[in-house]
Amino acid sequence: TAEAASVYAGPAVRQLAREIGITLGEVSGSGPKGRILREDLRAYVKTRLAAPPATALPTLPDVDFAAFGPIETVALSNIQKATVTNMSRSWLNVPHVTQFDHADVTELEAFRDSLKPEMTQRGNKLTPLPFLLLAVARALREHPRFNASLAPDGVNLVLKKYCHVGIAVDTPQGLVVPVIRDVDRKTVWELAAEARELADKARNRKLKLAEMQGACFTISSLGNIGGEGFTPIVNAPEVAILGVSKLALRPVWNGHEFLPRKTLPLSLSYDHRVINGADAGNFLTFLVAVLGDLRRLLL
Ligand code: CAO
Repeated sequence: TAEAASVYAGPAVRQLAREIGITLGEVSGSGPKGRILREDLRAYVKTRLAAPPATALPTLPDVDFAAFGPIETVALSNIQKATVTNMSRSWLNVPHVTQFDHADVTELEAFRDSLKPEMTQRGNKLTPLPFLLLAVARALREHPRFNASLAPDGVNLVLKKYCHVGIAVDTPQGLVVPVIRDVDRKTVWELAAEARELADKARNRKLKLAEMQGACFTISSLGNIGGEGFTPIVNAPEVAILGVSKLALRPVWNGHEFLPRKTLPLSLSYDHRVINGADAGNFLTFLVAVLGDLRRLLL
């Protein structure tokens, strides 16, 4: 170009600049009369590589906490290190929105209560979780966009014809998400047993890699711990996650009076690139309806 022609550099340097894709006009020469040398190209490339791109996120400042009081530094476990990467990756790549609702689980709880003798007989405890798994499987079938992942090309959606659901399990080593396969083809008893088996394996560090792969959707239950609601982070490349908070007796208006009902707070976080607010509203409303009346699972 005319600009390159006005630059003072020898043919070998020009050739190298062309090969690498450097605009010579941007390089300052350190040779006699400002002649650009090979070293100048090298220095230019080094500076450009070291400089963060204009769009890079500002990094957190390095703080010397010891300057403010006593501290102790402990190493993160491998699981905690993986969590640092996974959470940052999801949070930075997925535009999150969270939708909240309460399911009236008074009937479900009465049903669960009525099954207590059978639980003892079978040696298999039913918490609300296996019912949630089944309800989620049905909601995924009714709303296939939730059982999908954005293809890496960004212009296709991969719809999954299987239904594997991850459950977040808190362990002393950190958060792990074992996956229950084919949730839609299992009974509540089977789901309860499998959830417990996987959670035990997770706590005893016995989970195999394959048992943590392939989830279509995740349930994160903080129910037995407490809280009114939280905004779970989507476990990308899944497109949605259900947060479950503490079941409690709450006053519900029936049009005439407040009735004490057992309600379960639910929060659905979703990837807004794939799912619209209306889709999420429909998904959560469906889930609330199923949990409110389990007969809907028959429909
Ligand atoms: N509200 C009130 N009580 C609840 C509840 C809810 N939403 N969900 C469960 N419970 C009750 C159960 O019925 C059970 O009661 P009983 O002991 O009286 O029968 C008790 O809480 C303990 O349940 P559990 O934790 O043993 O079983 P679970 O099926 O509910 O959960 C699992 C299994 C693996 C999710 C759980 O053990 C766990 O690890 N919880 C922590 C989850 C977590 O850290 N999530 C990560 C969030 S960050 O993404």
